[in-house]
Amino acid sequence: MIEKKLKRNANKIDKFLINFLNKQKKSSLVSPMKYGVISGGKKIRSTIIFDSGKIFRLKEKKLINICAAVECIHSYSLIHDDLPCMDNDALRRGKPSTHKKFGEATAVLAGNSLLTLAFEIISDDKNLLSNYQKNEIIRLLANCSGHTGIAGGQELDLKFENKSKSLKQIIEMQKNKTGKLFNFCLQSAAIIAKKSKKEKLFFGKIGEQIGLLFQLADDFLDLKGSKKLAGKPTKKDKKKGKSTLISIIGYENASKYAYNLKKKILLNLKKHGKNTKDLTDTVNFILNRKY
Ligand code: GRG
Repeated sequence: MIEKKLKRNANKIDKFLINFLNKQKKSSLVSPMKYGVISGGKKIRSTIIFDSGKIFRLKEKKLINICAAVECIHSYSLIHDDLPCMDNDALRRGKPSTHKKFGEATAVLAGNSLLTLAFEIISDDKNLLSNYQKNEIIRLLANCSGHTGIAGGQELDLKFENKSKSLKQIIEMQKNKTGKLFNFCLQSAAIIAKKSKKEKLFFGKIGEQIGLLFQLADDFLDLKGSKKLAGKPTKKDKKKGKSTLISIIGYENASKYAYNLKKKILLNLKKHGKNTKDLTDTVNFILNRKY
């Protein structure tokens, strides 16, 4: 059921991105950019934006630019994450990673171009939001992606390799590396729904917790998952000396931590009352996912 929903949403975002890129001037980076962002990946961040939109009864046409922008940032982070100077992975989404297919320099530039494309997509005239909302969303996305978000988290992830770190330090790093983009997904829907500052922060916090849960599930996949289903190498965290919850408290305790985190997220969502079923289903999928 949820798998079908993910596929349906992924197709919508792919169509949007193809259309958007087709309207732009052609360049030789379009092909590696498309390779990195279209026809691959779960596009679960977009589904979470649509699910959050349901809570506020928002129409999908008001959300689609935000979804496409998030997927550009996410794919950019994966392209760069796979580079030899980062996690050095040759396989992504069941295909050679972008630098393996197009070369390192092109992969760096395609990643950078996806980053800037995200902001073009949000500020586009055809995006139905007000300029005020676009500005607030651009500011939030930049904040969640840069040194206070994904990039900052990635820096710590690399620095923490083969170091002894506390539970608190690892959770903080994972909340930035992975959680901040999920924070953006929920908070941007609250911005579009014109919610109060308090509510926007409340939803952002839930997003960050969902992101942490997503990262924990990713760590479980690395330990126990199948390379074929995940479409990327598994069993590499231990070899690389990655600091994860599993590395410091063990698999059993990390599983308990994740289960309790999921309970906390669902309880918080319940507090918000109606229309949270879709997001609840997606959160349940996250912890059990095999890909
Ligand atoms: C500033 C955006 C930006 C990037 C530069 C390289 C880097 C800094 C950050 C990497 C962050 C990273 C790889 C986090 C891991 C998040 C994660 C669990 C990714 C897997 O996401 P899925 O499963 O992937 O949604 P698919 O393939 O389904 O899209």
